[in-house]
Amino acid sequence: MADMGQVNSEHKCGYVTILGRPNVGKSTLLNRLMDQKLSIISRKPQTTRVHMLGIKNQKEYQAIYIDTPGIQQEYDSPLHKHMNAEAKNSLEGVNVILFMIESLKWTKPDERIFNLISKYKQKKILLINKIDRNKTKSDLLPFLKSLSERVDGMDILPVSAKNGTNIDTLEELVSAALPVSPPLFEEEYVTNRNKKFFASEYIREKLINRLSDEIPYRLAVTIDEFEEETDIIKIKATIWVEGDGQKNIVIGKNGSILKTAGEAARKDMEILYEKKVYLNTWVKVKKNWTQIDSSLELFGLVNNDV
Ligand SMILES: Nc1nc2c(ncn2[C@@H]2O[C@H](COP(=O)(O)OP(=O)(O)O)[C@@H](O)[C@H]2O)c(=O)[nH]1
Ligand SMILES: [Mg+2]
Repeated sequence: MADMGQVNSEHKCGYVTILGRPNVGKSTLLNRLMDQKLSIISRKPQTTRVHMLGIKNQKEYQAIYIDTPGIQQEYDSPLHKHMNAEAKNSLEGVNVILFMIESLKWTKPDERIFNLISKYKQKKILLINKIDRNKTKSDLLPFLKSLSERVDGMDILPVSAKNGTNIDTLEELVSAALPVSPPLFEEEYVTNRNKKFFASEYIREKLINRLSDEIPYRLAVTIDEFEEETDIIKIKATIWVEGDGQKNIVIGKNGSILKTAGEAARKDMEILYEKKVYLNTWVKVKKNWTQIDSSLELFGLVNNDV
């Protein structure tokens, strides 16, 4: 519990969920808001699998942002059902809903998420992301007009999560909407995830970025050993795939993919942990794991808050 004695009576605190279809830029926004890399990002949809908290402590408020997996309906495996549930569950009990779309696009999946959140009474802000891609400012005006008719009553804010445009305005809107409350997390907490979690996510990110489209969905990473010493952390990780073909692809010619991905992940870990990292990776096959409910638990995809 936070020390109530130090909290002023006007202090605000609450949960803010970031929802949207895959690939609109939710994880990029979380990292931007937190000024650090918490969520992994890729050009491929469905990179984020479990929700991630980013706890932002300001003088007057504490905002607890929730990055969610994108809500999608194309796939129907236990893994995808779980990812949708992670996103939908985040709606219960939050104070602010950030609904993110991409500039100049309003797609069927956007419409479905809009219909879902319409049932909730909390403060909602529609974020139009990636405005850095617009050629001119006037491109946005007709789009803004049609949206304001469609999403009656929501604040609408064009942003660029990547460049930081209008993020300060977003934070003002968020803090204004938070209820008066003491902080729910002590100040040193920045996230709900532990060091081990980041090790596995960084490895997954570096592999996703080096592999063609289908395989990333078939990958899971477990951390089998995490030994922290004074100036080094020794990590043993297993990369799980669904078949031998995938195993060969992940390893790459002469081990090239596994080697460069491991190197890149290790460098990111050293920045995060501020220590040297020794990383050892193995690739193993677990047939059709995305289709098997019990694998989700094995791979830390359920009940994984720390
Ligand atoms: N141009 C541009 N690209 C962005 C912006 N925000 C995110 N992206 C890119 O969009 C892709 C998906 O981003 P990510 O944050 O993983 O999306 P998520 O699936 O919604 O979490 C990545 O390639 C990002 O670099 C933005 O404001 N502008
Ligand atoms: Mg994401």
